Amino acid sequence: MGLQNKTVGVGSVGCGVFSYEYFNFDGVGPSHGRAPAVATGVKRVLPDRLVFTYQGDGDLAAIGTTEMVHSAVRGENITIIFINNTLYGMTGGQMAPTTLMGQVTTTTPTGRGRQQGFPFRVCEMLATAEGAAYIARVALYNPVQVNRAKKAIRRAFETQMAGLGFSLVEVLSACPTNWGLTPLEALKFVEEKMVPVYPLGEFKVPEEVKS
Ligand SMILES: Cc1ncc(C[n+]2csc(CCOP(=O)(O)OP(=O)(O)O)c2C)c(N)n1
Repeated sequence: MGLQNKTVGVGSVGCGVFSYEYFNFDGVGPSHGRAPAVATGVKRVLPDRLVFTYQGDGDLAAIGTTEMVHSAVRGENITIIFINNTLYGMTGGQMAPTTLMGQVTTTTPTGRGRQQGFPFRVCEMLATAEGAAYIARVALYNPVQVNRAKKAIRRAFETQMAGLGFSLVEVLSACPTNWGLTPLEALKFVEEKMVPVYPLGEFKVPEEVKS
């Protein structure tokens, strides 16, 4: 999109914490869960930049729920890339709000049960916010899905650069290490266990980026 020199990535606390080491553009490191608030500040001061956050489900859907919800409600012109791998990866695999029912984690050793509540569907909730312009859920379990994910992220960025408001792409992602699976088994887990709970698709698309 020719935006590399105009991009500011806002990292998160979690496995994405070193994201600024992997991308060749500017980056900011906020405290846990606060990426949408930091991105809001950056974008309001530098409105011509492409500003996005990269957040895990612990960061975005637990400690950072308030920042995520209210940046969407306010219709901040930022993009959130939300990595849903069903648990807290960096700290050793604890339950997250997105953990599946029955899923074993280090803090749900007999599987997530009724006492730990239910999986949190972020896209469905945010799609009800007037300020949210583009909301999509994608999954990384085969090349076709990877291409769909790229397209969704491009549409989210187009939404932002057209000044249409808040955008979020939820990316269902494997965490073989903490799931105790091989990488191939982990891709199957994404397809067979996660997708039925977190249906894929575009929940909200502005007319301007539909073509
Ligand atoms: C205020 C604060 N509380 C707790 C922690 C510990 N901590 C570090 S990463 C993390 C969760 C990471 O999980 P997630 O956001 O799902 O990202 P992942 O590592 O799975 O990509 C937590 C709780 C912290 N660094 N700061």
